[in-house]
Amino acid sequence: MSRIKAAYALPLAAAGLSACSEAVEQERPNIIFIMTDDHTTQAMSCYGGNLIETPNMDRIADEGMRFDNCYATNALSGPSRACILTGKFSHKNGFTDNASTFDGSQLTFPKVMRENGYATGVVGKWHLISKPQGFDHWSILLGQNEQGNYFKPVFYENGTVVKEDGYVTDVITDKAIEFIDDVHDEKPFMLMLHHKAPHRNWMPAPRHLGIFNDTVFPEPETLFDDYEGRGEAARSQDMNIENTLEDEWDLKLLTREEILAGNNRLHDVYIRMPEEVQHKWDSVYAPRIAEYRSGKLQGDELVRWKYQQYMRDYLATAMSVDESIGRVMEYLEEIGELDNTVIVYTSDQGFFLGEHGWFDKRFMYEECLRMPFVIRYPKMIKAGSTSKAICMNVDFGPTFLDLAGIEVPSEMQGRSFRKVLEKKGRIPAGWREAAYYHYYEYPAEHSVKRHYGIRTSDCKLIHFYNDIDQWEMYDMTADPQEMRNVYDDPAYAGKRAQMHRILEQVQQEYEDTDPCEKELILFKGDRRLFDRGESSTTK
Ligand code: SGN
Ligand code: CA
Repeated sequence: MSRIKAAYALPLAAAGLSACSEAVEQERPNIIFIMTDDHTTQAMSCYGGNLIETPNMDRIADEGMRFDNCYATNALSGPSRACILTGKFSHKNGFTDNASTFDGSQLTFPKVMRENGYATGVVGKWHLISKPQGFDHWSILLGQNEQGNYFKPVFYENGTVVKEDGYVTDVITDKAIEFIDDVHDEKPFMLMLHHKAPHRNWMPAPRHLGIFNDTVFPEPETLFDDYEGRGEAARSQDMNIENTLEDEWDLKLLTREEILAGNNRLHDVYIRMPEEVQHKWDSVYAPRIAEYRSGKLQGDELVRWKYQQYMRDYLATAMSVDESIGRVMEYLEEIGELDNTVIVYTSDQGFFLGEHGWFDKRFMYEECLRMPFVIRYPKMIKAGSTSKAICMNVDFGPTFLDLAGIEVPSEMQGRSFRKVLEKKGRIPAGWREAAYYHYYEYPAEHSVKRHYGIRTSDCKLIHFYNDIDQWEMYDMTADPQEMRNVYDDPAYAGKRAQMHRILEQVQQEYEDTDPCEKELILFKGDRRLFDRGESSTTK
């Protein structure tokens, strides 16, 4: 089925028309905005990653465009999501860290799309604490600090608590397909399909349990980084494979009997699995536990071993997300909507897969600053194209609005990159030269100090400003792994002055002119969210 949905008068500004042109009629595409939690470009074959094959993500890139310089503005779940919804940086939307509560009365891109005739929906991870606003349908994860559970996930669905059986990625995918099925005949739709996977503690779908047990993954060159040539922030983090990964939670080094005895973090997530899956789990992890307990692993060998176990679980968990994309695309094809739909795949931020000896994110270093971003819409985008345009998560909302022919509200700080899509990835004249970043969640889990900075096409400037007052600068061409801070290198004095000028301009433009002064909402541990007084139903 191919049809033009409710052709309408396109606002002149959005259509790029001069004032005397006739308003045009334009097809309004559906938009499916697929986002995962903590997936990263190193784990996508279309980005040249050598860890796993991601055929469905690759298909979006092969039949669409891959962005190579798309950056998070605050590499943490809640903050990234708030930036995306509002098109504004954290200091403007107020959601600076995961202990914040989103002010849902703000202007968001789904609200604008809904007002302009789109059916809007969100299914999966939300993580913004307050109830979603601006959606015709919402079904968001509850539990585990509102990150959701891998098995038997619980949803807060249009105001009601709904308990589901099954594996979280599959359940979210079912819900996404149901939403599309409900609305696609009536209106163009915008669906946010937001997965929990592959977030920590990396629990694969039953069908993927153990699939990498015999695989040895290549190690990143910087696995044994000693942080020489960097500042205090890299040294004082608590997110390293050697010491931070928890034996029980992350490495799953407990037998069934030990888990069931209780008093351990695995207990609650293990008992959510059906018994046959528990048995599969037991057989998959038994050799790992035996190897660990043999006492033969020490020092660097132990770090290497932990890295391998981390990769096995993380990558197996990511497989379900790739399959989910495949299912959604297949369904769209079936109902004749595939080519009428803008399909985006991204993640709330990147992630460390052993680089610098780390897991997690938060730092402005490349592996987690960079977001994957692939997009397919054959009516506009040349198949197999790539772009080096510097984009940020605050641009997503403006871009979706622009693709829908809706004028972008002037208060949004992000910019539409529609022209990049139309022009085969070329960087438009007057495009920005730097991405801006500001991370706030400290003191908190993983001990990453607050910092802000800019990333240009060839350089990065970072200021860690609390506890310590240290600047770092990296030559991204000569040193893409960010191993040598050149901030005080006289050879870079000119570059340093130039980067400071750009930083100042960018902070003026985005109105983050007092970056070190912001009152912070410190992480206070577990919080029970939402109004739980509502009736609960079990499906
Ligand atoms: C949990 C994880 C952290 C992770 C945060 C935020 N700990 O607290 O490792 O950084 O979520 O992640 S865990 O022990 O509970 O697994 S975010 O992607 O949602 O921002
Ligand atoms: Ca995340």
